[in-house]
Amino acid sequence: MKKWIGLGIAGLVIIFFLFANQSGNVPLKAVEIEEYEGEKLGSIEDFRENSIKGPQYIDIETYQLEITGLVDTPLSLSYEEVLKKPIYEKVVQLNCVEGWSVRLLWEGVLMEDLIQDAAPMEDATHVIFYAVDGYATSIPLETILERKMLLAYKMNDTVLRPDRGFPFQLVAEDKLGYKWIKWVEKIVLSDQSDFRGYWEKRGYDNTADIGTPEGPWEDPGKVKD
Ligand SMILES: Nc1nc2c(c(=O)[nH]1)N[C@H]1C(S)=C(S)[C@@H](COP(=O)(O)O)O[C@H]1N2
Ligand SMILES: [Mo]
Repeated sequence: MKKWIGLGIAGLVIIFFLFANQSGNVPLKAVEIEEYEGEKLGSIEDFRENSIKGPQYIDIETYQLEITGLVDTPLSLSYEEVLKKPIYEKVVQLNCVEGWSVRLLWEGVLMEDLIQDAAPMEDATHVIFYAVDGYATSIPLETILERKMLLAYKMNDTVLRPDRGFPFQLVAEDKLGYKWIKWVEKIVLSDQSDFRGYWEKRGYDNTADIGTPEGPWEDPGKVKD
């Protein structure tokens, strides 16, 4: 009798894990890659978590990414809807003003694809990003397009953790870390060239360029359509 109960419980546990594996939006894989095309990468652990309000825990079932402002077709997309767009990857380095940096493989969708879907109006010149912790930043639309910036959901082949910006972080290539907004929930097309985000309002340069502001930038590689 006891044996049957034991077997029954084991069976239920197995069934539970089978379902848990299938139903998740969030893959379970959590081992980061260390190398990409022969290049040694930095680690997810190299960040110094110093966000304005600490890690944010987003309920992905209710999460919506809004794309609004000076657009003809405002959008509100679920996590899965965002990830239906073509997926790209690229190794990009984040440099924080505090003096540390980390070079990782980022995987996500092109900002351009999201913005085009919303049909921006002609007078839209800037993109303002808002996050769930009250953080905000902005980047000229042209810069986002020319650098083919990604909105990442993975770093080093692992899904972003809550402390790393889950569900999405902007890969603001060649811009200082404070432009790499995490936990993005709203993207507003705007004509406000003088908008200043959280750190920009507190004295940090609104351009935040590092490296080569005139490019050229290597295109991200397509992972899947
Ligand atoms: N939503 C949000 N995004 C944010 C921040 C923040 O406080 N809130 N900090 C920025 C800064 S200053 C840097 S350097 C990068 C990486 O910071 P982290 O190491 O805290 O992840 O995230 C940026 N994105
Ligand atoms: Mo930073």
